[in-house]
Amino acid sequence: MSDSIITRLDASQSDFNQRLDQLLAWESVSDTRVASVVDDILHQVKTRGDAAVVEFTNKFDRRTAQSISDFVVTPAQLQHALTQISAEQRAALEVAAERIRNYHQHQLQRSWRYTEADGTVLGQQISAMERVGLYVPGGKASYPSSVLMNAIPAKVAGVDELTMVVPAPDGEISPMVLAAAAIAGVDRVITIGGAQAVAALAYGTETIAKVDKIVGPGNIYVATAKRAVFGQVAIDMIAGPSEILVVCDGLTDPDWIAMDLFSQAEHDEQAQSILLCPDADYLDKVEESIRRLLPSLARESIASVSLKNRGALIKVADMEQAIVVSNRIAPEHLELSVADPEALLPKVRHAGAIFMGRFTPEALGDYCAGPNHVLPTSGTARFSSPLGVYDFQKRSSIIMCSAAGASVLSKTASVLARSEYLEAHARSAEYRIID
Ligand code: HSO
Ligand code: ZN
Repeated sequence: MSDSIITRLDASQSDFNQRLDQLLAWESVSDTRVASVVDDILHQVKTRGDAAVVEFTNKFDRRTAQSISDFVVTPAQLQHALTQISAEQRAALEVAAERIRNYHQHQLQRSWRYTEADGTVLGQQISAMERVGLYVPGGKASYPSSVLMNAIPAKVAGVDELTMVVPAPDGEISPMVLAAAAIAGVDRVITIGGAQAVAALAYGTETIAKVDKIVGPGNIYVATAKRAVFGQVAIDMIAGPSEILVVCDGLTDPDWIAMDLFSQAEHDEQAQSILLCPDADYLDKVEESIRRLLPSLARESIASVSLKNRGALIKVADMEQAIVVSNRIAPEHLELSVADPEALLPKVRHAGAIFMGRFTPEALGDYCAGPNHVLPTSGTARFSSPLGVYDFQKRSSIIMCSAAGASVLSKTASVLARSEYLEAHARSAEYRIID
């Protein structure tokens, strides 16, 4: 195994299911030391507000702020970031933002109502959350594309105030991240991060308004803080490492498939890239492409660890079996690199995003196709969906009884209320009965 660049499996092997399970196993680390550090930070920020945020940020990010206002990015600074990036970068951000906005506009849920024969009206009213916090990691994992993917659906939903927090270690911040925030319509940017930023958003401080929901990825301190404040505020899913599953008929250029596998492997050492194909010779060709192309990657060391520990090239009997295995994995990204992806699509039950055909590499979805790149990972596509506009909207039920309608419903309600021994409920309904 030591010289193998990627695991090879065959779905006809008797121990295939166990080997697949081993490959998929991934524990989200919960560390008691981290939890106690985070608890202390949350408590300090909750009780001492801005002062604690300033102290923690000065300490962890080596800043020298006197007050929280030193961390606030002014609208002028945000606009200035647009001039610090190249015209090409700015145009790319704008094209991506426009496409993401268009796609998400299709997700807007609308209020609806219907009227019953006796005049009673029932319905559902949709409203947006008022305030949302967006966490953006600092350093290498600070992706401008993720700023667009998180911020745009919130603004399309109609969120009034979107506050972005992003740490600026040593005062350094990526102009691309700030430019993306400006283009996405983020309302306020504060250069704070870590558990202290999550706490400030969740509890509110003298200068930072408490939000209703916190979204966006972060390191283990941020994830632990988000879990801890859940209930106080809503949170999005806690993302695991990136994954890609490619189903190929053996007719796509093997170099393309190798690079598609790398596109997730280069994210981090825990990322997972798997290829399923019925043709063993084709798997050999992809393995050869991997060997040849891997050294050409700037992030070769990350991608090679990811491929070696968590990657696999799997021989399946046929496309039918490929989809069975794919549904078992419930991948974050599924590429159907085949001639007729439409024929397979109805059989796909569990996948965060489905990339159809040889000309749809996952990378296009990461940046600019339009759909969201915040997707369920680690098999959670079995029960969850991509981030979307609906994550920033909520529903209120509408009930408006006519006098005749109330009279009829009250008889049913009173019977049920009396069987629950709730006298006031019964009498409240009975007052509305017209004899
Ligand atoms: N593939 C990542 C998103 C991303 N890719 C951002 C590049 N930049 C989500 O799994
Ligand atoms: Zn990616």
